Amino acid sequence: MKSLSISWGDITSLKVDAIVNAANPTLLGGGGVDGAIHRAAGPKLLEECRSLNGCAVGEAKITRGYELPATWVIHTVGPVWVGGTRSEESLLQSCYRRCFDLVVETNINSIAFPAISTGAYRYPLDRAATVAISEAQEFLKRNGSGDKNIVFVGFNSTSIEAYQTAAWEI
Ligand code: AR6
Repeated sequence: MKSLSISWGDITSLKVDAIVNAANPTLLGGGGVDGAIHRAAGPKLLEECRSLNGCAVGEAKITRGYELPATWVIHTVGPVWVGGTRSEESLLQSCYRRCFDLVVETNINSIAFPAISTGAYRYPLDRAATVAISEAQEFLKRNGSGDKNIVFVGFNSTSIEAYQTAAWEI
């Protein structure tokens, strides 16, 4: 079965095959969802991240989830929003596409995404939600009959509404 859903709450509590981390290029942790994931996964996550030599904006790398209920963490680095003048939209699209490439390579069936770039990196939530939902729909179309469940996690009512509006409008 394929599904795309919107869920409210803390991504670190989800028992899915993979959760996505909105990381920074060092992959060595930070605030926001990145901090929450590292706290919940424990120190072995940081140890594995140190071996990855960072990650470019728009790219993604995978690690184990350690003490998380999720088996895997896919770390991606979203763009910092600079008014839409620095290819932010194509970089954010690339984040989702690279995550979906890893989903295929690693045989992941269920994946949960936070709203990448919409916190510290200030990407407008409505635009980011449109990118997220349309990339997921494209992936589900391309992926044929495979079993894939994609969850978008909103951390507050504004992000839930942004996903709902985007899903309605696409
Ligand atoms: N579960 C789900 N969503 C969350 C959680 C959580 N536990 N915590 C925050 N969010 P941000 P960015 C939402 O700032 O904008 C870090 O320091 C939050 O409400 O975490 O990509 C990194 O190291 C927002 O909608 O990520 C980088 O330096 C969304 O997650 C930088 O922040 C993303 O907010 C990355 O900034």
